[in-house]
Amino acid sequence: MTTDLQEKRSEYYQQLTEANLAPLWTSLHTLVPPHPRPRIVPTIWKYKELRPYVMHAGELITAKEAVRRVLILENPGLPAGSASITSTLYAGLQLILPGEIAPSHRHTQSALRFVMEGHGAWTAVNGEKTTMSPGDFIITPSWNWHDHGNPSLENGGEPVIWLDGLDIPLIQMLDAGFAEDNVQDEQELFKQEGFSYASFGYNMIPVRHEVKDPTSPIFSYPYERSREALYQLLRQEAIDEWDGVKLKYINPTTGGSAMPTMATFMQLLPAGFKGRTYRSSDSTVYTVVEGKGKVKIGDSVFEFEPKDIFVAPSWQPVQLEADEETVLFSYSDRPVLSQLGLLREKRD
Ligand code: GTQ
Repeated sequence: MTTDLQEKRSEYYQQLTEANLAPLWTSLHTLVPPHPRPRIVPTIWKYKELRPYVMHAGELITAKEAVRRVLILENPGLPAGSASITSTLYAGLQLILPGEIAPSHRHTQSALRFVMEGHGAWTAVNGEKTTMSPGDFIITPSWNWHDHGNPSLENGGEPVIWLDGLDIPLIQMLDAGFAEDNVQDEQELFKQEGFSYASFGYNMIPVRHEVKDPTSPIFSYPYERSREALYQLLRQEAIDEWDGVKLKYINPTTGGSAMPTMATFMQLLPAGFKGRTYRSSDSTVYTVVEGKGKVKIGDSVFEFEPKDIFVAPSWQPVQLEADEETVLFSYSDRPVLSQLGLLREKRD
């Protein structure tokens, strides 16, 4: 190309920028890539390293002042401050100390809690409390009031830490975020603990129940039951060569994922498992519930142990290995991709 033409083009591009225009031809292949090219990168956060930061927050700010005392896991592939672990998903570690309450509010973002450590804390949703134990998966559906609390030290309270998974970046991209603070710190309770589970948790639903909400009415899925299911299946069934034994949490009223924007899974890998390689167009956040092993994501290899958190970007090859019997919890943006006809998977 002549320098003359080069200069004319660059002058022209400058004029375009000033007119709020841009040429497609300089970015076509980035905008319409042959396959996903995520900006996020495979990353692991070692719980051993995270925990001291989380506990330190407990000395510097109360849950009440913070409203939510959370450290956000930020993907290093995105600019600092992006508050995103993937392009669509958020992850944070929330700490509630004995005697504290994280005040009631509601927002359009859907949230999941996966309990990492500590017993006895509770989350209240839609007039009902649920007590949280390690390994439990708990939902706070879009636009439902929710508050969290922890019994006082005298009542046996201990620090409780859980993983928050939210669709914050997705809702931000859609400019669909609304939020409100409640007038009281603790919402009014009008159901006994266990009501939702009794209504929807036993493969039965109230006879005239009308499905009006895409989110599961079971807002707590206890670890005991998920673990038991995986244990039974591992001993009775040929395991999947890619996933081990992997189950998806469902909304029993629709059969779909428990939340409309995020799917959640629990899987069991037997000791010595060497999984085959898969890739998928959903981006997935994993946390280790039990066991030890190794995961290969793209060009990265991470050793994992309990409570570590790692992230697999869209379309990067993933391969799981377990040294000991291993349980993984994971969440992804799969239902969104699936609804839009964009879910692709490849199992090598
Ligand atoms: O517990 O409601 O990690 O609103 C981020 C935003 C937790 C919560 C987060 C939230 C919450």
